[in-house]
Amino acid sequence: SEPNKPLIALLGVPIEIGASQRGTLMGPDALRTAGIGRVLDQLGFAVEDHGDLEMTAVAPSDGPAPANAKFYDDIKAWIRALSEHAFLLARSGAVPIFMGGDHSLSMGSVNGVARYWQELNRPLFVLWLDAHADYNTPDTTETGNMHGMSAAFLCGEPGLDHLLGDQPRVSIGPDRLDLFGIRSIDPLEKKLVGERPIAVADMRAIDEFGVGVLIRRVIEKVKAHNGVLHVSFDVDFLDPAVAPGVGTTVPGGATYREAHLVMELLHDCGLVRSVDIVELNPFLDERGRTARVAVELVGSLFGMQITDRRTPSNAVLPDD
Ligand code: Z70
Ligand code: MN
Ligand code: MN
Ligand code: MN
Repeated sequence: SEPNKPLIALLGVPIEIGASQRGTLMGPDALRTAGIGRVLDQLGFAVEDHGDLEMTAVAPSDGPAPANAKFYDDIKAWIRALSEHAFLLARSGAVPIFMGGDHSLSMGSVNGVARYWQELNRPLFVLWLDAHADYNTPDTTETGNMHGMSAAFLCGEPGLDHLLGDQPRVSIGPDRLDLFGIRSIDPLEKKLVGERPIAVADMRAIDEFGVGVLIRRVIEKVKAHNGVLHVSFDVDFLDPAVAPGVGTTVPGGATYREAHLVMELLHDCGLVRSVDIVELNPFLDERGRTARVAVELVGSLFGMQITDRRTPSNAVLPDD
């Protein structure tokens, strides 16, 4: 790889036990088959594929697993390994893309990159593109599925307190989380989100104001704090008509065009330093459609444009 090209590090995280449906373990390979590396290479990045994180040993038991957290001991082993790996990838100067895998992996990916940015005194903000809030704790969950708990864990909510073991735990703080695209939330989860200073752009807000206005608001906040941004992209953010290859399809999601605009605006802001792509379930996909859309969106996030003329950043069309 040429030294002057910006570096992107791909890491597969084939975890599926955080979700109720099996199959997300095939996500990393489907993204590779859909050409994620090739697209980024063509955009001028040096792309390093670090392969898939391998989970050989279960972490030693360090006390009783919390109730209502399915496969806690196995997920704990994944998260500890991933947090360390994510920290090292961020420190290498690469932009890491974590290819899931179910959304429980973000407990490790985000914690690891947050550790790195904390050392540099740059606050890390997290944009959670998702149909779901993923803000359950073992006390509020109705399913016990840990992919529904990752955002809450990252904001320091109690109940999974020993998950990281000896790894430093970095709370990103609920005021640095943006839930974007949500349209499915459990009753106790809704109450908890309501009690926290979390910014929420639900589908109603998106319908009323449009993704352009709402994403710019996120970007302005990050800029105002001299922060950097992690994008945690759950493919069920997209409408199931666009992205059928997910375990839980929730109608009324982001359209193809809305999702591309989100990614284009995020590219233009220049603040995205790490990305998760999660919940792609190739077993449920239709002829690779969802994997292909996910890769196209990654293209937009990293600079693919229709023309090289930038839309004015204030979105006001110039006078003619
Ligand atoms: C529900 C739970 C969920 C998918 C996240 C759903 C969580 N709130 N489902 N992503 N596909 O089980 O906690
Ligand atoms: Mn593989
Ligand atoms: Mn999710
Ligand atoms: Mn989801």
